[in-house]
Parts: sequence; structure tokens; C-alpha cells
Amino acid sequence: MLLMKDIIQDGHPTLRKKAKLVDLPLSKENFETLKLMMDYIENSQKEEMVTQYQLRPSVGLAAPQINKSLKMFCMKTFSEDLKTVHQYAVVNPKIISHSEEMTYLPGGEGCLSVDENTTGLVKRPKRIKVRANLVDLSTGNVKETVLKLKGYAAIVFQHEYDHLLGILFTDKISEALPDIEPIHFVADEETEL
Ligand code: UDB
Ligand code: ZN
Repeated sequence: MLLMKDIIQDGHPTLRKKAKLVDLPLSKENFETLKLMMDYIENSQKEEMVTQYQLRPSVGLAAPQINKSLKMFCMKTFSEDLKTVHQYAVVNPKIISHSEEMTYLPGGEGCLSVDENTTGLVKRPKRIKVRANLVDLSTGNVKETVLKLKGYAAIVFQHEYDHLLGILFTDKISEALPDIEPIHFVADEETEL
């Protein structure tokens, strides 16, 4: 399994490289890597595993972060209303269009590859349209798909996509975003968290 020690940190040259296209059909090795990445995310969302292995609770992980300069990543998150799971193993993605309207995470972004005390506000398109090969990690089937994502799922996708371009969120931090509506989690209202 992957642990925090397997995730490279800002300053490592691989994080600044443009990742290479992944060959299709998917090699056994790349398929195994995707499964390890998704396992890391799922483990990091289980309290016992977080305590036992000192994981940072995570919603996405891109191959360059484990020192593999390949255009692939995994993500697993909920929509803001908690109604939809967005779980994808993504290969060779391309953002084909995006909204003019921008948004941001009100608590700021962080990154598994950046010191955990570093966060910052990052402005991103609110909606994106993506073409990608999605991998079914239980069967190995790969399907070219057009995905439309909005809000939080779109932010996570764009953060991981940036890793494939050698971009870190710290490159995009804004001091203040007074004219932009942040992402709004339903749980915020109900629990005043
Ligand atoms: C994360 N986690 O995984 F809303 F249960 C961040 C870290 C850097 C803090 C670990 C995160 O946002 N967790 C989270 C958020 C919730 C609910 C919950 C857990 N990433 C992924 C990353 O670094 N990928 O490269 C950073 C996110 C910031 C914006 C999108 C991805
Ligand atoms: Zn990151």
C-alpha cells in the first residue's frame, strides 16, 4: 500500500514536469498503480487507517505525486450536497471547455505534496467539460468518456489535472476573492461547521 513517505514533496523535480501520455491499452503496471492510488484515497478516508498509518485524509492523488510522470490520477469525493460520489480513475484527461464563472474553496486548498500548514485561496472555473479515459478498477475496462463536472468535484479534478501539467496550487494563490462566490457545502448550514 501507499503511505505518506511515497508521496513526493514540493521541491522534487518530478512535480514540475509535464507528465507523459499513458499508453492504451493500459499496461498491467499502470493499472496496478491506479489501484494503489485509489486504495490510498479510500484508506485515507477511514479513521482507523488514518490513525494507524498517519495518512492525510485525501480526495485525490495524481501519478506525479508518487514520482511517476504519467497523465493519470484518481479522485474520490462527494458533491457539495453529499448526494453524488465522484470516484474516477482518470487516464489522459483533457479539459475541453470551462465556464467563465469562477469559484473557490472557502477554506482554501492544500496539497499532499505541499507542507500541511500551507493553504491558500485558488480561483478556478466553476464548471468544466472533460474528455478522459476512465478506468473501471474492478474489471480493468477503459472507456473514453465526456464528463461534465461542477463545483467541488470540478475543483478536485482541476487540482489533480494541474499536477499533470507540473502546476501546484501554490502557483495560483489569490490574496482575496471578494467578487467570486465560493463553493457552498450543504453540511455548512446544517451543522454550522
Ligand atoms: C487533498 N484533502 O486530498 F472536503 F473528508 C486534501 C489534503 C491536501 C488536505 C490532504 C482534502 O481536501 N480532504 C477532504 C476535504 C473534504 C472532506 C474530506 C476530506 N488534496 C488532494 C491533493 O493534494 N491532490 O493532489 C488537496 C485538495 C485541495 C483541493 C482539491 C484537492
Ligand atoms: Zn495536490
